[in-house]
Amino acid sequence: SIGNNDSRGALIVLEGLDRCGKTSQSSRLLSYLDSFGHSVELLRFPDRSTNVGQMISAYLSKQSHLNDHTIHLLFSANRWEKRSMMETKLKAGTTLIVDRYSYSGVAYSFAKGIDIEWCKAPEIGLLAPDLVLYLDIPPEKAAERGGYGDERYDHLEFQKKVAQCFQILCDSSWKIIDACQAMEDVEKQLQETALDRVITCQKGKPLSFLWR
Ligand code: 2DT
Repeated sequence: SIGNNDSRGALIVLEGLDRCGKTSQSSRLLSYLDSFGHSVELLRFPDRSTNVGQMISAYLSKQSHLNDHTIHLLFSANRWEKRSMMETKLKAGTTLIVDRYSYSGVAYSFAKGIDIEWCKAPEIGLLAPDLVLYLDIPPEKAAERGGYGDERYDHLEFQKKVAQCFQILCDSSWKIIDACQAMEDVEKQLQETALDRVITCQKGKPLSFLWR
């Protein structure tokens, strides 16, 4: 802390298609910020550990069926159940690195054909990220990485629609990073932008809310 009462942690979200490298980059970014002595924690959505999260997990692994609107609201509820914990941590000065957030929520449901405004509505009032790091990769390239598995959204055509929606949602809080680069180069770009944003929030940037 720099002695400012409004000093807080930053809410940093990583987004992108399946296999864009979000998960490995999230933990690398954690170590980086940690090495500067910042208080920092990793979260991911869906958080499969809660009751709601277990319903989502069963759906994703095709052990259960839910209609598209219902699962959309469960993903949103899964963020709402973490909201106050997130606000408390941010206000206590902890930076949160979040692997997927409301943008995935909207993009994956939009890709199923649900109206985008309907998709955004349940996200209204959640904490807005201070920074969205978007790991940009062509869907075809992502498909080549390790091959698709058996979860719900592992299809090229579907991923193309998801990518389209991310493009629509992109605004000035987003930093687009070419995820086809070497892992170390991606990592470096994330570091610079994230550190800069952590310092801005330390100086007292107010929290804001979706969708601003
Ligand atoms: P992981 O493989 O990253 O755990 O994601 N998804 C995710 C949604 O459809 N809506 C959401 O709100 C979120 C957070 C993306 C599991 C899958 O769930 C999708 C991939």
